[in-house]
Amino acid sequence: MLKIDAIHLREINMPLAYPFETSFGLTTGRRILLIELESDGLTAWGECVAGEHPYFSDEMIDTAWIITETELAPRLLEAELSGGGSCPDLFKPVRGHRMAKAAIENAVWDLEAQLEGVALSELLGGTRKVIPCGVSIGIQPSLEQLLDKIATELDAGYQRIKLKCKHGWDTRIFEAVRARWPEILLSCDANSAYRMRDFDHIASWDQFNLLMIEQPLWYDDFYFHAMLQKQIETAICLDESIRNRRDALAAIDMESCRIINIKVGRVGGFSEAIAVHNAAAERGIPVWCGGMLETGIGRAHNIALSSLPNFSLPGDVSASSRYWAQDIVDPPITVSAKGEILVPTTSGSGYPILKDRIESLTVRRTSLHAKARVTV
Ligand code: OSB
Ligand code: MG
Repeated sequence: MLKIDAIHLREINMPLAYPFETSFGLTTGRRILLIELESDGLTAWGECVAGEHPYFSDEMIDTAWIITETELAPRLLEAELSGGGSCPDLFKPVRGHRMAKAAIENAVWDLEAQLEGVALSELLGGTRKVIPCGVSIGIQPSLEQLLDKIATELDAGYQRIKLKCKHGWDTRIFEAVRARWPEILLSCDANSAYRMRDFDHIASWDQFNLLMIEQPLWYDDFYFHAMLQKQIETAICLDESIRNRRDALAAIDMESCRIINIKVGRVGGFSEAIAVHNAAAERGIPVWCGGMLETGIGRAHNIALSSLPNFSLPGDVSASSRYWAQDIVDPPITVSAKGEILVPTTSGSGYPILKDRIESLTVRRTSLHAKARVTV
């Protein structure tokens, strides 16, 4: 049995090494909610991937903070857990707020791994020793800058290039990239930038031999994605729409997508991420691990998740240095010249925390403690 003695919430502010632009906006720095759990002398961390604004999903750091402080943390402090797998039931009375739930649940899994002295990847059921890596490249100020950036990432060894796209930054860009690199694994991510009137426009991208088109339509849609998938050859990959295993089953059954991006924060934690992974695997649908501009804490958790067998496509899990001048874990996450990350085999997440650096980045904090326990 696992008992949590204290939960510390903190907000850190970290400037991004490079601005990141998607169809829903520009990010230059991040406000990040970190969760620290204390249990019997052990410490485990979780990262909440909610953004500063509710633009990717309906969650944001401030909603995650209040839900964690007022609903999730008190439940956790009163619970007797068998491990991370106990969290979904514990948090079930709270609807939604999956990114807030995931930050805590993932920290509990991390704690459980430390307690058992196994690698987090092993605890999750991972089998891969290395994971294949791709990069997500934001919308750039110019085509020249985009081509330079792609050249740099390919030189670094990354196995797949994903281009953020939107109206005015799509066909022309794909054409130029394909003209220079006809053979690379290339995909695009629209973050819901298109509508039904764009179906013919999207169908014209079939000529670019994209590995997938990620979330072209509404963030909460399956039906119209299924309609679009029937009209194009390129595989659709869903990100935003997939909130849980049932969504994955519905999307697969309706043929709304042929590939699924799993983000552990978006689905509410490792338990549900594993359930989505398994449901997809049983139906022959490959998955890959998405990213949310995480620090090393979230990145380490993504690496552990990516070690599960059906994560067969390169994910968006890349080196710390692509986002941060200095990460909050040491060593930072690095990618080999073959575009792979080695899955740690040491106990827990395998990436020790830089506590002093976290302290210096902290702008807000609060702590909750378990009531004194009486043993009879
Ligand atoms: O849609 O995958 C997305 C970043 C923020 C919000 C949404 C997305 C992204 C990315 C970046 O594509 C992936 C990464 O962390 O490298
Ligand atoms: Mg996406």
